Amino acid sequence: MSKLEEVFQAVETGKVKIIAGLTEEALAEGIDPLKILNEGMIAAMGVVGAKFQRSEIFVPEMLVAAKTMKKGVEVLKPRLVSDGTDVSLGKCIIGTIHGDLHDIGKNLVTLMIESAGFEVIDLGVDVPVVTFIDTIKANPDTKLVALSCLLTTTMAAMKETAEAIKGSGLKGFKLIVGGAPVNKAFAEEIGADGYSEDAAGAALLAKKMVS
Ligand code: B1M
Repeated sequence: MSKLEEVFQAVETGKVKIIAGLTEEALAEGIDPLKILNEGMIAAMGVVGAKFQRSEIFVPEMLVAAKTMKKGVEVLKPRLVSDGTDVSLGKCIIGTIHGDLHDIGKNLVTLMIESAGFEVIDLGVDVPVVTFIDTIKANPDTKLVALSCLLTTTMAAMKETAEAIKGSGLKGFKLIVGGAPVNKAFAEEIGADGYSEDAAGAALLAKKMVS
């Protein structure tokens, strides 16, 4: 079995203890960190999701897979980010909308946007509308607000959040959205300024939004 397959299998089966070592070994073999992320870890999460849908596994197994992926991403992190610290493209406020606890994708978007040169304020998961509004008010120099959601059932909360932010009268920033159930048409419908399918695209979009 290749090292990439071993990483895939470790995430799929939630081998928290060995993922860091395997990821390091994969990097040492010269495998591209983005390949390890996309084809090893994210792809394994896809299988985990499919197994959950077929009731072959349940929430605890999904949780352990998520923990495993997070540990692996920690190892990849220094190799994924470029040093954007000398550029400041401004502040970006990010969070997973209320009712939604998924944060792996949001954390990857944070990583990429930070690396692109933004100062990121990460509000975490299950973020109430009022927290977004209050944080924008407290940071009037905010250039970007980024919303993530992973559940079809929380798309309504994303709409509510986007509309509240847009309707708040607060100005000077762009609103971008993303997450598995979201697409460009939905982003436009809820009044977002931009949509990206993945974390790398979100960083490019973020830069474009402020240029
Ligand atoms: Co949940 N879960 N989950 N889950 N979970 C999904 C999303 C699901 C698709 C699984 C399935 O059934 N196939 C399904 C949703 C179905 C639907 O809505 N139609 C589901 C469900 C049903 C649930 C619960 C309701 C289960 C239950 O309790 N019965 C529950 C809901 C809890 C809640 O949020 N209120 C639940 C709970 C959980 C855990 C807590 C156990 C855990 C999350 C742990 C964590 O995040 N810390 C979990 C997990 C791990 C998953 C799966 C397996 C993996 C998610 C993930 O991290 N993927 C997921 C199945 C799947 O995704 N295939 C599933 C990897 C990650 C890198 O991808 O987050 O999509 P993703 O991010 C991508 C893009 O979406 C994009 O960039 C990233 C890649 O570069 N992106 C953005 C994300 N945000 C962006 C923002 C942007 C731009 C791009 O701009 C701002």
